[in-house]
Amino acid sequence: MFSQLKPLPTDPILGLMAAFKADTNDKKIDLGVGVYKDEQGQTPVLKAVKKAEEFRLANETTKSYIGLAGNLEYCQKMEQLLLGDAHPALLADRVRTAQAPGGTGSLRVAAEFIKRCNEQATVWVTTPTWANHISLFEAAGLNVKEYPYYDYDNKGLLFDDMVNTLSQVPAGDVVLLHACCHNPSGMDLNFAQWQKVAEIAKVQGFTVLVDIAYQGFGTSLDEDAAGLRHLASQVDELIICSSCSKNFGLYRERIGACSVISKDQATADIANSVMLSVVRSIYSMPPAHGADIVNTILSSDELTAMWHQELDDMRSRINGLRSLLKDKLNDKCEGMDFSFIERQHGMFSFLGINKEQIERLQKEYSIYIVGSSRVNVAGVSKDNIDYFADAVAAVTK
Ligand code: PLP
Ligand code: TYF
Repeated sequence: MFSQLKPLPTDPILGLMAAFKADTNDKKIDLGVGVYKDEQGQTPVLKAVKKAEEFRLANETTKSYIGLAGNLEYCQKMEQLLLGDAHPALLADRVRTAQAPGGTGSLRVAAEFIKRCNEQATVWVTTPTWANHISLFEAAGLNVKEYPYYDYDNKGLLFDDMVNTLSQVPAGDVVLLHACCHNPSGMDLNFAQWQKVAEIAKVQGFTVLVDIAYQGFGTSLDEDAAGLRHLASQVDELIICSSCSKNFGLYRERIGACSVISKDQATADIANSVMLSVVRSIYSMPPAHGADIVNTILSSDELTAMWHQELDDMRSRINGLRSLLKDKLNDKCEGMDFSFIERQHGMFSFLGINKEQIERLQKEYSIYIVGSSRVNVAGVSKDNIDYFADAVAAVTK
């Protein structure tokens, strides 16, 4: 039966990773995949993570099965990280969390959970969104529709259009929001806009799913979750898909969580039983390593302080590069305005250049960016920024 299969294209972002690896030009720059890089172009293991791993090696007592929801202490720590220690939803015992294999695993759990709630549900995503969102929800058998979000012309938000569309989304559908550091545009809602979305959600009765994959990469751990926390204080139901890939640098350990907030404790218990049944049907139980690291860090004041410092360093580097990139590009690219780069958050922005220019960057300069013109700002360094800005100036002349 395999001979009937037709080949499928690989993920374009992951494809770029392979093309970059194979490139022998020593000036090559990878601004493709969304992985944080330091000034040396490396993605090192965080010191707090190394310490936690040492602790785990010395203290782990069993490899026996972990249970459907994974590490329960980790789940509780994640709820507090996402919502803050004293969030009303936590105090009312309305939140249930399952550890999941990465943010992607948490999204798949959420997709299957949504399907159990309403097989006919449509999931509404931003135009544009992380490409995996659409394929993941469709693969789970859900309808996907888009709502206006990024304003390509003005490099901002199409907030009025977004409000108009969301005001027609019915109860039974799900609206996916990026908590912060929107992938791929870097353009986030401000707090007043989160308040407006919360109002619409209450009036319309749709369920919101917040995808939070970059907490701490935008402004701070708390501010990046402020919109999510507000929303969670306003609505009866919410799904949160979180990832520790970026903020703990744990990418390949595959660690994230799916949290479901329900209208009361009894409904939360039922929702939890359904979520855990979903987990059992896909992968039975999550892997232990990543959760153990995060839990060890968040259980220790010393390791938490170390992690906060490392996260602050990553964020400062990204934000410093945003300013520098804006200055260099504005300086070298006559008649173009890149000031939007400084207004956006997280690792990504659209340069706003066309396909042919993107291809020339790759072919002539070995500079790899995603076909939508999304750049990973963290791939720039003080050593390569002039080469990069000169190349952009050359292809846009
Ligand atoms: N959600 C968004 C918006 C992302 O950008 C990513 C990217 O990695 C994910 C989810 C998935 O993260 P993970 O690598 O933890 O699966
Ligand atoms: O958008 C990105 O670059 C990151 C990493 O299938 C990523 O979110 C990209 C594609 C993919 C998995 C992760």
